[in-house]
Amino acid sequence: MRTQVAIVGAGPAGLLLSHLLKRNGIESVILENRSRRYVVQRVRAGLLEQGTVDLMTELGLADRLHRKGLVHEGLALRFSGQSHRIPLTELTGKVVTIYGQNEVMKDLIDARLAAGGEILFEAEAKALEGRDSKTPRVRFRHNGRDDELTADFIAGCDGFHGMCRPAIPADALTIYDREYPFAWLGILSESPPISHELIYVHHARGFALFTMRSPVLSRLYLQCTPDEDIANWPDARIWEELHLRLGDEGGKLAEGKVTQKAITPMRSFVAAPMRHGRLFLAGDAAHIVPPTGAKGLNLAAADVRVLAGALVEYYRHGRTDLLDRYSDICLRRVWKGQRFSWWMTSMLHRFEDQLEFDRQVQLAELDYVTGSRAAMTALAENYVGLPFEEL
Ligand code: RFL
Ligand code: PHB
Repeated sequence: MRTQVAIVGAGPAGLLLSHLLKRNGIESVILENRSRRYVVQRVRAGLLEQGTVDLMTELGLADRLHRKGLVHEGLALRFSGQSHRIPLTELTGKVVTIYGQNEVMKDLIDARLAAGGEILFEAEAKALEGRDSKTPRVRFRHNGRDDELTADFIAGCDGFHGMCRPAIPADALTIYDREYPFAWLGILSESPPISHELIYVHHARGFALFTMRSPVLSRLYLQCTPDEDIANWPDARIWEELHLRLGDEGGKLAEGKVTQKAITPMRSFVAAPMRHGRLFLAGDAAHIVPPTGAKGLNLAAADVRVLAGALVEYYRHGRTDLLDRYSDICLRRVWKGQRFSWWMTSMLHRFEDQLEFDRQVQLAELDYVTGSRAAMTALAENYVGLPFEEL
């Protein structure tokens, strides 16, 4: 098989890239090792920055998103038993939208296939060859057969556990890695949201987050230990902990049927540069953030926006300078996303070996952030998404 851009991974990064390329007349083929059903059912992110929504709108992929997405103009930070609203829109003029990543995936896949795009599901990329040549190749296995996809470029959009980043020689990459001593236990509950806006909670027992997916579906997260056995968290214990941390004395939080339960470890990770020869890494394949800042999917979208722009200039005008700057352009935004996610995480979580002094500093920081318009604005402009870099 031959195409112009071989894309490994049908996550948000790979799918958005294929749409951006198609719009500019550039062909691509996506290899995805999971089934279509698995990919559209995976429960993950939920919060889209305005720039990500705008990108999907420009691509004509946002009809359902505009109909079903929940537009938010603020969020709450809760600590010492009190909630404090950050008026995101008043401070920045922008909104954020709650729309499940699985819904984004469904919209991107349906539209890509309807337009005749090629996505090979259950096609596992096994090896990359000729990365430094003009005809790089992906060897993959599909329907029990070994096959090869030859392209001008390879986009490694295969997530944190993919094979593209490890295919780069270790001495060509610098890895920045930080693991946190806690994880998030996340549930989906068939219960109406207790508040129209998200609530991020700093509590002596640990962090909690109240968010949602629809008017009848709540999404809730609790800080837990990274090696936690999910069997130790029967629903009753989860609800008890949620009522406590959310300060839900009046019992507003309805205990709905729990339809999904999973533990996510927390990590900050960057691999630089995001390019090796004709292989370009994008999204979680190159960097991950703890979910406290809701940046992962949004950073993936920002990467492929830059990559598509650079590839379009290459095919239209033979320009290679943007491809050469791809990694630097992306990493500027990535590091700001890292800083913000690390900061939100550090301010809101309970650290096991924390001194009482450290806890008082966290509370002072929360008090400052919710009391100073300047500090609130700094949080808000990062949360709704910093402006995209001009290419
Ligand atoms: P993905 O989504 O992991 O997609 C990679 C795809 O590559 C496939 N793959 C392969 N295919 C072929 N051959 C191989 N050898 C392959 N190896 C892997 C995989 O099957 C997969 O389909 O990466 P991508 O596209 O970079 O997208 C990144 C986002 O998915 C991720 O950053 C977000 O989910 C992170 N995240 C959040 N991001 C936000 O922007 N806002 C949020 O509110 C938010 N909340 C979250 C989150 C992630 C969470 N978890 C579970 C990690 C909340 C949680 C709990
Ligand atoms: C979500 O809705 O799943 C969500 C929202 C905000 C975050 C993380 C997750 O910071």
